[in-house]
Amino acid sequence: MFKSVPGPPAYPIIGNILDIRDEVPIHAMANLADKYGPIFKLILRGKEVYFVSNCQMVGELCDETRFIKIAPDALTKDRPSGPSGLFVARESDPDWGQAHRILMPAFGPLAIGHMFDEMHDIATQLVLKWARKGPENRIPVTDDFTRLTLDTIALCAMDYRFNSFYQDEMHPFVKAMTNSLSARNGPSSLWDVIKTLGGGTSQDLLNDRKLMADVAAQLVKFRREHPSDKKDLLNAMVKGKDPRTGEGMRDELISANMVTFLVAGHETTSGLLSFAFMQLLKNPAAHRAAQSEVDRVIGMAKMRLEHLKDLKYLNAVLRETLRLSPTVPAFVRQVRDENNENPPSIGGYELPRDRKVIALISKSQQDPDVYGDDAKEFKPERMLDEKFEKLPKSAWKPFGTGMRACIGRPFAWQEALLVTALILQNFDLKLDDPSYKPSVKQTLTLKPRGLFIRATLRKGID
Ligand code: MNH
Repeated sequence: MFKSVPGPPAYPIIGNILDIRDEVPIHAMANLADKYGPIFKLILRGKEVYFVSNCQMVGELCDETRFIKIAPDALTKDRPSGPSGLFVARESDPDWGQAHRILMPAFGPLAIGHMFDEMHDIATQLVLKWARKGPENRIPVTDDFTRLTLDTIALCAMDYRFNSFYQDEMHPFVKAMTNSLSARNGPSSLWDVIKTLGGGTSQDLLNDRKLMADVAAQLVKFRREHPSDKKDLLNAMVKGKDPRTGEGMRDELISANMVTFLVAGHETTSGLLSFAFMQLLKNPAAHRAAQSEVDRVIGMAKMRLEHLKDLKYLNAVLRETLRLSPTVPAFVRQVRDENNENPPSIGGYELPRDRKVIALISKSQQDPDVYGDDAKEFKPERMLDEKFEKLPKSAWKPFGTGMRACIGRPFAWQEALLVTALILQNFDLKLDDPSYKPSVKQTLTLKPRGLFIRATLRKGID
């Protein structure tokens, strides 16, 4: 028979909200998993929410015949009217299917390969900035990577230059996006907790979202009026026809997806790059191995697309980084209506049909049953192709899973490899504060907190 799902005692009205009241709520959830085991439940906003955190149960949750994706509340609550972008749309929404079919080829490895030169252009701006500011400059790693990833997605997706490296004031779109993301931070103060219970939305948040939608709509309009042959995501949407229906996407849906790419496409990759350098600077042997691979494969040459596939160790560094610091640390599922298990269950525990189940991958990706006693250590060697391919499928899920997996993965991967290699090729790096203790900041995604480095231009390779 079924076991009952454990969890901390809940208060009337506020339920368990205080149990996840932490500067980094995902850490509070991991601590609850340590205490209550690989499945536990909390009462949040009056409803039970289930959390699973070992590979076996996350693996079950990835079964698309039994479970369906639910977008996180933080993204779906209080949205202005209008169509949903890929990330938040429900599977049953025809807009999801249409955009998915039209955009999949545009995000394929071949199409992304064509974006190499533009990615390289923006990466060079970062290298020039670090070089000009010199070896005594304290580099705010995450800020600069955010400038880089935002400029890269805007240029590659829709031929627009934010030029973030050339201004201190961020573009109004960027400000609006940053504000609306931080407004969705987990509750941190008691006042925030109370506001969450009230369920109110500020006018500021609605205004910020409107500004983002307007900027995107103007870019779509501009492209309609000034057609080009550029192979970018905007043209894929403006010109593409759904192979199933022969129909094209309407402008409102194109704009909604433009906003989605700008938001989903930059914080996540910026976090990946920041954590990768944090790990390299905390693990000198891995840093040396990565840099000597870059010297061997690229040397002093100008980097080309063909180099990237030979950067095997760097590839493993990025995989290991996302294993220990998945910048999207969780995803949400629910029992599918078509699932006829009676009652539905996971890992021998009964699951109510209408309740959310959260896969805590920041925890399951450190499952000692799969990764051993050194699961918490940074060891890129375990992520080299031969070993990576032998891992259970559910052991590494930083890009989600199945048909709702990240459509931007090849984009993010190419960008992250290129940038990591270009930086290692050009600079010797060190921590600004050698005693820096890794620490995390959670907005919608995870990033290192307070990471500063220094970069000295390499004289040449000996
Ligand atoms: Mn991305 C979905 C992580 C880069 C656009 N992304 C997802 C999901 C995860 C994820 C996890 C699935 C969430 C869920 O199941 O609810 N994404 C990442 C990470 C990086 C990333 C860790 C970088 C590192 N993502 C990108 C980039 C883009 C992008 C770059 C766009 C240019 N992601 C998306 C979109 C979806 C998605 C769009 C939704 C896909 C769908 O459901 O159809």
